[in-house]
Amino acid sequence: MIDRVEIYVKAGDGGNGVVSFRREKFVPRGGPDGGNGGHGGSVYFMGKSSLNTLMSFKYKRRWRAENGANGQGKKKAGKSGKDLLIEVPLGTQVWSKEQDKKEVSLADVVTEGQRVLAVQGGKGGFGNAHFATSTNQAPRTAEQGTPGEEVHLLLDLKLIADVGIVGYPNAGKSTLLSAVSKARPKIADYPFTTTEPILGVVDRGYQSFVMADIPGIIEGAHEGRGLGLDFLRHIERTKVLIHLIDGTSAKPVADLKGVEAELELYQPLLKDRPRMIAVNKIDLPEVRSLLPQLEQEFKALGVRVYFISAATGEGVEDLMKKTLELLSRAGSFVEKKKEPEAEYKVFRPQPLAPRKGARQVPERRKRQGDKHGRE
Ligand SMILES: Nc1nc2c(ncn2[C@@H]2O[C@H](COP(=O)(O)OP(=O)(O)OP(=O)(O)O)[C@@H](O)[C@H]2O)c(=O)[nH]1
Ligand SMILES: [Mg+2]
Repeated sequence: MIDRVEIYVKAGDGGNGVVSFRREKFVPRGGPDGGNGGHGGSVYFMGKSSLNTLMSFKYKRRWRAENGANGQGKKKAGKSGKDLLIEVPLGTQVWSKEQDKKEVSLADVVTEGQRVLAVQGGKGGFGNAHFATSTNQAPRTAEQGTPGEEVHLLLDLKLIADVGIVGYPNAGKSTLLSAVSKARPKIADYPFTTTEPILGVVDRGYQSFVMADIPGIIEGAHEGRGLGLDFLRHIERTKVLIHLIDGTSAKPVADLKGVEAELELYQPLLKDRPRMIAVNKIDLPEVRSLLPQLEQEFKALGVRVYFISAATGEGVEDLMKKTLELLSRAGSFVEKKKEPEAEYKVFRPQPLAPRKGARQVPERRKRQGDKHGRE
């Protein structure tokens, strides 16, 4: 999965203004008529919920907006360059790559249609017609356009899911996601079937949440074993975790501890994330016969455990109900940022300043009651 890329973006340069004079028969000294240059296009990032990876950046690393055109004679202004809108998946963080390699966070794209200005286009230069004054009626100067900004950026995708399913390979994580959502992740009885996080929307009446099926974790994953732990970046922003345990495992309690230890090694903060613990595959007789014993073992650890079968759906509804309850209580880990404000300047008509010498209208006198407060 492509979830971290470095790209280069460049806004369009402003077009140059020109020096030109009107030349026409019977119009002596036609005067300056050099037009202004057009503005360069800016580059924006825009949130798009249908995207799930930064794949579109794999082969295209350089992005440019259009330059503004130069001005022309007859006071013709150059055309402004078009803005470039780059679509990115929700959860994309934009970092600037400074020269000293320090990364500075610039923006976090979290909502559909959210626009973030990456680089501003250059300004078009004025043509000589602009500089004509009563004392300089034939100016021979024109401005050059300013160059568009350019910058190296790092895009870092951390998918936004409310709930993340974690556990050893083969525990049935993908089966659970496909049982409760329309997502159709690959399911098979060998480990590491899922190689990248898959999102699904769980709809429960008026409430819904996004759940992520995360690839299996094994012991030593923090040292790169198995698929490593890089994909865990995608659960950093979840509010609740569902820790799924394979009921057919020889030692389910040890499995729980093993995965928890890896999670903590990856990110100590994950330890405090609210979570549901569920033992899967209770439809199998060998698992069902172990339930009383398992219940005791988990109870001794002080862990509340749910027993489910993702395949038959037994206990799944209850698990989802409890997950929803936990979600509504859990604080948000994703700071939903407001739409950036300073993107478009909104010009509003201001009240006219009173003319010089005009009679000042006194501010309406505040109504005052008598000493008893009556009006
Ligand atoms: N009997 C039974 N089998 C199940 C159940 N849930 C999953 N399985 C089977 O367990 C195997 C693994 O299921 P997956 O959903 O692919 O497991 P996973 O946790 O996503 O595995 P990875 O993607 O490899 O980490 C498949 O053969 C499933 O059919 C269950 O509730 N009961
Ligand atoms: Mg899977």
